[in-house]
Amino acid sequence: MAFVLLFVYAFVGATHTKAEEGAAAWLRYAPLDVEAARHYESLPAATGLLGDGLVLKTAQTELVRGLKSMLGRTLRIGSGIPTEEAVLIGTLAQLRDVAPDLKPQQELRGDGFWLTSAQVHGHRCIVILGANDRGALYGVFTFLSRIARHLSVSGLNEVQQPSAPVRWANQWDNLDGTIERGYAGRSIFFENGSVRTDLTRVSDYGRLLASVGINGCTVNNVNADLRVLDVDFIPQLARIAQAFRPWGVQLGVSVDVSTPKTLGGLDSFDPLDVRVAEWWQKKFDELYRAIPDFGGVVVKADSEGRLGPSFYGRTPADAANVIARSLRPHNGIVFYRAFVYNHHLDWTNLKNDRAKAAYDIFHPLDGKFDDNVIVQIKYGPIDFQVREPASPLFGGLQKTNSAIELQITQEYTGQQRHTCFLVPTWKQVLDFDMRVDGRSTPVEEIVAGNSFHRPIGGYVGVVNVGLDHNWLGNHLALANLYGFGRLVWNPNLTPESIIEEWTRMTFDNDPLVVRTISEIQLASWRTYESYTGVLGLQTLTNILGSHYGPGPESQEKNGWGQWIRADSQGVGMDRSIATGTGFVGQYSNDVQNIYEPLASTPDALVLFFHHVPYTYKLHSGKTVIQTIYDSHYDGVESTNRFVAEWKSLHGLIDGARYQDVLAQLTYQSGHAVVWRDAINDWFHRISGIADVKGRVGNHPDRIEAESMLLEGYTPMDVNPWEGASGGKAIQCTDTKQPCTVIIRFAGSSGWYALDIQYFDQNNGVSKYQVFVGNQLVDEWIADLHLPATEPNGDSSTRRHISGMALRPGDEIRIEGIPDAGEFAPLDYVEIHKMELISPAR
Ligand code: GCW
Repeated sequence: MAFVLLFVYAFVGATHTKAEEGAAAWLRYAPLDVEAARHYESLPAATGLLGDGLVLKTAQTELVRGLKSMLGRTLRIGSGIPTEEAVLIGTLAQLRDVAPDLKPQQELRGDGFWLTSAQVHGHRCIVILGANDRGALYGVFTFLSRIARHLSVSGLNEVQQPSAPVRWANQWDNLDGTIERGYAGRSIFFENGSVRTDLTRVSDYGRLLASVGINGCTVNNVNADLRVLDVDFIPQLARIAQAFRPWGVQLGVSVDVSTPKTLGGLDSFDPLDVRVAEWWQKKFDELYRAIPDFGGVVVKADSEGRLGPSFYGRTPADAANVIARSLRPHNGIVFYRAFVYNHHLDWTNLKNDRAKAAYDIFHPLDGKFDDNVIVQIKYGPIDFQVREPASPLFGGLQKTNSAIELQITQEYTGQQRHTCFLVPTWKQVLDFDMRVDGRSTPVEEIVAGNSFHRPIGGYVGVVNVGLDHNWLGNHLALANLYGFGRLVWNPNLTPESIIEEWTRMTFDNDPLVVRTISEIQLASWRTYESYTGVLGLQTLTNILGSHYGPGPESQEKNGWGQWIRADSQGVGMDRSIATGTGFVGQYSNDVQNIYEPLASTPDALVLFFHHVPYTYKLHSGKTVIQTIYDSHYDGVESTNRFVAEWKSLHGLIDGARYQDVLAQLTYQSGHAVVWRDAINDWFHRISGIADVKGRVGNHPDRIEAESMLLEGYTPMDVNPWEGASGGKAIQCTDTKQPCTVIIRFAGSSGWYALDIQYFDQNNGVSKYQVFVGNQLVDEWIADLHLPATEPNGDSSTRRHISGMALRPGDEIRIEGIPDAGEFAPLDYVEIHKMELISPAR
């Protein structure tokens, strides 16, 4: 019976009819087909454990689980000296007792591991050895990953070492269960001010993190709630630590520097006040009694309205050190964020520059931070934009530990509704050579501690997984979490190899699947950039609100300092030393030589560093303005290709995930048009320069809703205007009855596709119905929960209806049924002639 069941399961897995929700992510351990499984026939039937640590036990359980799922074999579990052929798991120190002569060619450090085959006490064994227990767990995950990717595991002799000791995740979860900049549901940690009762997802998350070598996680928002250190809360945190512990993931929390006063009842939080120091010491002694392996804290201070040491005229070093000294006896660390800047900058002063803030504040403090402090630096000088140069602060701290902060949650890169695989951009930043003192000092070597001989340092990724089944709300977005772990483990890996690994494990080993998904992912960041922020303009989103849809105007004329300085003549921030803000001067001479002269600045960052006329010719030979126009059109084309490429995978991956991703990519291709038109229209208006290809502002297939025959609908101005075609939409504010628009089709007979641009707000679920004559041809509801309560560039959404037979004179009628605050708004309809090649899926 068991055999039959197993067989059925394998069969079902192989034909991809099993519905998958994505919860298993890349740890699906899909059953291998008979052919692929044959390569593993000679695997031992047993596994032995050389030690008895908690994490080691996890490693063995994981090995058994993975092999059972992939090969349908349950290994016999044992421990101590092997008495039969076995997969041995342990640490190097433990192996020494059993097989003193067996040693890797290289020394094992940190969380490193060694996979090898050897005779141990006369038995042929596969040996998975860690420098510590965690390393052994990572070795098991690597071993299983090889099988999942159908790679050989015989004759292995492989040593892997992490590039840096610190590889942490940050979550921005609030204690009420919401997540700041989280796009995948509510918190897996908190609900209603407390830690959740059921922490199953936390332990599953720990497993995902461990599988890619992430060894620490702070769980609450850097905009920290003071209660996190409350005496009642600490035992709750201890439960989270317990869920992470088997996976070797250390718990951390974000703390607010004002806690000694606001929670502790002191009359001050001055870091130099001895009572404040004592308060922190007592607090952390208490915390470590509950969580002896607590990892450390992250601090956001003097930033975006939060209190900080400047309140007492003290420095970030003073604030970091007082906390660090109370953690030191327990081996804890402080991550002090360099994201400190004035968000009330005077925009009229052309010398002001937010990009300079981190270096200006932290560079003078180099050498003043204790050894268990890490300055945590966002990868670029602004804020997780689609493209930025590497922060000059990496080169500005030589006597201070540093870590690079990357963002997996796609705050400025499409919020997981747009596919944007970020490993290529991270890789560029990590590989960037800061050329400190004229020698090679790439960012990855600096944060690893190698360039300046620092004891600790590394990587932090802001993840923000939520309760959604697939963790990040979009199956393809999980590649960013996987990729973060893999890249920071080994920055020499290429985006191509990372995405290939991920695709094989997450979807399938079929070459077409691997090639297609890899291509989409590898093209996705440049595609997203091409319609949201080319030439170093940063993401031209609404920075005052959602950070999602287009909102170029919001960059300008306010205190936030994300200015692009666009006027009728030109665009870009002059950050040069000679005529600009002087930001370029924060880099080493060699890097200044790249960014100071306009002529040597790469096109991709030219407007980040220089203000140029729209007619300035780039290295590509094209003008700035035409590059802006063209790249937005290219970007949309590319998103259309993603949809077509994805469709080629029909039947090759499970139906549920196929449909989910198809819907997401289809939505993205519609929203890319919203972006394209908004940004192009905006630059067209401000520059007054026409698109040489005549596309911008000219849409022959488009019929504006406000120009249609309206029954009940009324026109409205959309704000900002570029969020709707022609700056206007229509709404059905009479909520008692549906409203209608009518189009009389004037083209020739044939097959057509209709693109209906409507607005999907989050304050109602409107319904739309489309009729040709009296025939209902399509209907849908607007419930995508986009981040907007108004019709605008955030909520603008496309409904694509293909394969419509139309004849001249046909009446196309759209009926909108409003709901609550959402008045079934519409922007326009496009009617495109189409070639019918195959039925639309
Ligand atoms: O980009 C900004 C985000 C804030 C965030 C802040 C930070 C947690 O918009 O939501 O706050 O960065 O990194 O501190």
